Amino acid sequence: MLLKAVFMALIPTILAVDHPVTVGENGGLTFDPTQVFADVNDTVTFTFVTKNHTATTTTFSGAVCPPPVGGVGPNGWDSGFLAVVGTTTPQFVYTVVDTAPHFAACMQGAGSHCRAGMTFALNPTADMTYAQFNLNAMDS
Ligand SMILES: *[C@@H]1O[C@H](CO)[C@@H](O)[C@H](O)[C@H]1NC(C)=O
Ligand SMILES: *[C@@H]1O[C@H](CO)[C@@H](O)[C@H](O)[C@H]1NC(C)=O
Ligand SMILES: [Cu+2]
Repeated sequence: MLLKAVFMALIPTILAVDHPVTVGENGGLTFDPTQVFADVNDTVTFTFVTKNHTATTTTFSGAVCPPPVGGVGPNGWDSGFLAVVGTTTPQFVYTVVDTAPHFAACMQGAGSHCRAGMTFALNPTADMTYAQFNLNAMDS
């Protein structure tokens, strides 16, 4: 029983996983991968590898682009503008606090990157898919 209690206490720490996302690979207006499925306490690490972008939560539909400063919540996020200067590749780490779907995009260019499909989904669902969100962004 004691061993089981110790083991159960360790499980959350053991299972927390980091999900890496590359932003702006090869100079493109992209998040790679475009979607991540994560558990509470996992992290999503956005690494910005070219230009000057943000990872910011927004609405699934409607006025998707540009995402607002601070991001759309609850439990949203906003990396702020992160520019690659010289060889630095800035990172933004988001710790997952719920399993609800979250939709994010880049706010650069007054929404032009977002409308070009620079979009990302955390825990999308069958009703709220990444593909539909990306269409909504391009139409907004
Ligand atoms: C998340 O971490 C908190 C604080 O360490 C812990 O209390 C909670 O049980 C964890 N939740 C999950 C689902 O792992
Ligand atoms: C990044 O873009 C923002 C918004 O266009 C701008 O305010 C900021 O100066 C840029 N940063 C760099 C280092 O170019
Ligand atoms: Cu961008």
